[in-house]
Amino acid sequence: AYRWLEFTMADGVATVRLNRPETLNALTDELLLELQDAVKTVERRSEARVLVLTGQGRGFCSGQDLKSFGDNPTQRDIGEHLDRYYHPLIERLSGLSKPSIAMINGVAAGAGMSLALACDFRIAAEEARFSQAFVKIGLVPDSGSSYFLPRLIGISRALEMAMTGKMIDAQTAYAWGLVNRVVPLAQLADETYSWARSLAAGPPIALSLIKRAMWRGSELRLSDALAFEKDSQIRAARTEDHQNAVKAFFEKRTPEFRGQ
Ligand code: T3D
Repeated sequence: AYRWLEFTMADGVATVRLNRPETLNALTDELLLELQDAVKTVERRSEARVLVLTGQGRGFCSGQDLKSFGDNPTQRDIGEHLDRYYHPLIERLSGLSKPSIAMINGVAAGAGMSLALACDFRIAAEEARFSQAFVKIGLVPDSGSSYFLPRLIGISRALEMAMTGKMIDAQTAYAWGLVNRVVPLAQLADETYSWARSLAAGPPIALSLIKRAMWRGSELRLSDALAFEKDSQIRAARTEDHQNAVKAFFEKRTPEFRGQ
């Protein structure tokens, strides 16, 4: 059982809900370790086919808990802190072999925004806001923001957000390609879970291969990307899920994907 987050599972969808609403879910060391553990659990448990990451209360996540900086922040070993608390989390989340959705219920700032960026999809409530808040306290984007943000919205807008720290609203985030959908808060959970359940009904092995190939593809030369695609396709084609789905197509029924 976790203290600073809620972990629930239903219909193949694991939900991780940050639960420090009074600070808009600011990240403490304890919470970050619990998050690492929760993502590891989602990776390990075969009945978890999709991850939904969200926040309790009016915020998604306000980033590093600034109270834990103490009286003399310059004395902290921030490199060690990033290595131990943030980097394993971001690598596990981004490297998760299953689809992940950030269900962004409210403000996402600093490393809280980085968490949303490390997911595969982002669905935002109309009330959601986004800030690369680091610069406002004289820091630089961390926890993967410098990697994910320019890839999602282009270098110019990424620099604008990173250098100004300005808050952008959900509609702007949608126009910039930062989020996949914007919905009224009242519909956020319904929209997210209907999407999550349809991903959970998809072919798990193919989904995992797709995720890796898309990220690899953006870093490879065409000939290498074609070779990587081929290897993935060979693995996908060998699955029972593939054989059964082709059969289901001709029998005009919906295939049931089992991850085999
Ligand atoms: O350590 C390392 O390894 C380095 C890692 C750094 C990564 C980072 O994430 S650096 C960036 C840290 N985050 C921030 O700088 C954002 C700080 N928060 C804000 O700027 C604002 O709270 C928001 C823009 C996110 C939201 O504003 P608003 O007006 O909606 O809410 P609020 O009134 O500011 O916040 C509500 C409460 O949450 C408030 O407490 P109170 O007054 O009700 O007792 C506020 O202090 C608290 N809170 C918000 N963010 C944090 C926080 N408490 C601790 N840490 C926070 N990050």
